[in-house]
Amino acid sequence: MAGGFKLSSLPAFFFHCLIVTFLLLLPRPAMGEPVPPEGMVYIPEGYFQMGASQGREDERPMHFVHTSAFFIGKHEVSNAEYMEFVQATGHAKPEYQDNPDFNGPDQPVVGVSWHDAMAYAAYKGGRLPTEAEWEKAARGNDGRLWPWGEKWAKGFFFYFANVFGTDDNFARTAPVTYYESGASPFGLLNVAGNVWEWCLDWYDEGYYRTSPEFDPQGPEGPGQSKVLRGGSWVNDLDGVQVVRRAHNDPQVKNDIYGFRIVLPAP
Ligand SMILES: [Ca+2]
Ligand SMILES: [Ca+2]
Repeated sequence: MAGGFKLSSLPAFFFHCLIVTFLLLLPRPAMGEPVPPEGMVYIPEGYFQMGASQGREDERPMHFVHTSAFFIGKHEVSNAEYMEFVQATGHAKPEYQDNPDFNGPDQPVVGVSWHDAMAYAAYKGGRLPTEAEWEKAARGNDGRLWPWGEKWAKGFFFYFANVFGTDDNFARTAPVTYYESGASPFGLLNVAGNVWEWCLDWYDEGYYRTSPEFDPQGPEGPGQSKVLRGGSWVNDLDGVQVVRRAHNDPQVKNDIYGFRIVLPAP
């Protein structure tokens, strides 16, 4: 029987197939996806739906935008994180650091201008997110208007975003790690509500009608005001939609503006 098939090797053969199949089915980390630094989330390159077809004038039209990959903070920058930067660099203390309503170590830093936010980001080796990066990280690619999905998907009570009033457990700012249930598809917390977040771009009401398809950076500056996104603890639930665009002078500091940062991904 030279070269013939040995019946006795059949069980071994099937066993081998079983092992190979099992190994192929094991969950594996996505090929080549970089591990984010602590407290950050990896956002892969690709398209998403930006803006809203039936939103406010400056949110229209809904359009497809492609961003490169980046890392973005899972949370808004906290007082503890910002004060570390102040102590290390001698940068001016943010306002409200003596106000017990806002100075908890886990509460988001407020009382920071756009320039302060950029200085902190540079200290960390990054920058503020562009509007496009912020919105992609906040809503994913299915066009949703709230990070968790439909407006009332989580029920009547607001335990998924910090908006106006105390039904959500907080009269002013909530800890940056609160509201896990309101996380965005990429896992970001408090993109809707808590504090408005400074973005890199100058504001232009009609920008979406002419913005580029790839990595839009906002209109050429210098302009009058910088973009803020996501709404805050003084807005209602409609005011914290991920498509809402606010803007203000980059020097302004108040108790409803904070930020999160972006780091370059390899
Ligand atoms: Ca509240
Ligand atoms: Ca926010």
